[in-house]
Amino acid sequence: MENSSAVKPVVGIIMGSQSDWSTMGEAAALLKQLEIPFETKIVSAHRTPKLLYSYAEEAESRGIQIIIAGAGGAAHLPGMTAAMTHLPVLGVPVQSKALSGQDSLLSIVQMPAGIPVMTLAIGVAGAKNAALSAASILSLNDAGVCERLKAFRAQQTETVLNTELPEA
Ligand code: RP5
Repeated sequence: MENSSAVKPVVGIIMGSQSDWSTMGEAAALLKQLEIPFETKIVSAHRTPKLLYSYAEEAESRGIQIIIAGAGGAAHLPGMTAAMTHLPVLGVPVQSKALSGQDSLLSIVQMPAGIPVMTLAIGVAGAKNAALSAASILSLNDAGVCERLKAFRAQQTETVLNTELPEA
């Protein structure tokens, strides 16, 4: 299990395959930027189901507060994780080759009432927004994260306001 720092991780980023890392790494990069301790791990609902069970069941007792789960295709990882923990689960539909992530999105978003997965956009935008959503949730009880999140957003606004378009 990859751990971002010596500090105990509060966010767990899990993904169905190594091939998801190019997307899910964007969530990790943003958490790092916001100084939120996280861990990363490949956990496959289909290829390592027993690991999925133990990860979901033990996450809370290890200090994890939020789980970001990314998967593509028949993307059962976020939903099955949510089925086994009451922790907030943020689902990222990874853009699949065959169906461009429409399959991932529908697999993740259509949860039955009672077991929610907060589902983000397909691909990198979803991964980045999952990290920012995790920061928003943590900022309710963490003044430091709150300040860094507000600073990130202010900087983003500043960048857009200062962006000039090229001559037509
Ligand atoms: C899913 O199947 C993974 O989340 C990944 O997006 C997709 C394809 O996995 P690989 O065949 O690239 O390992 O479980």
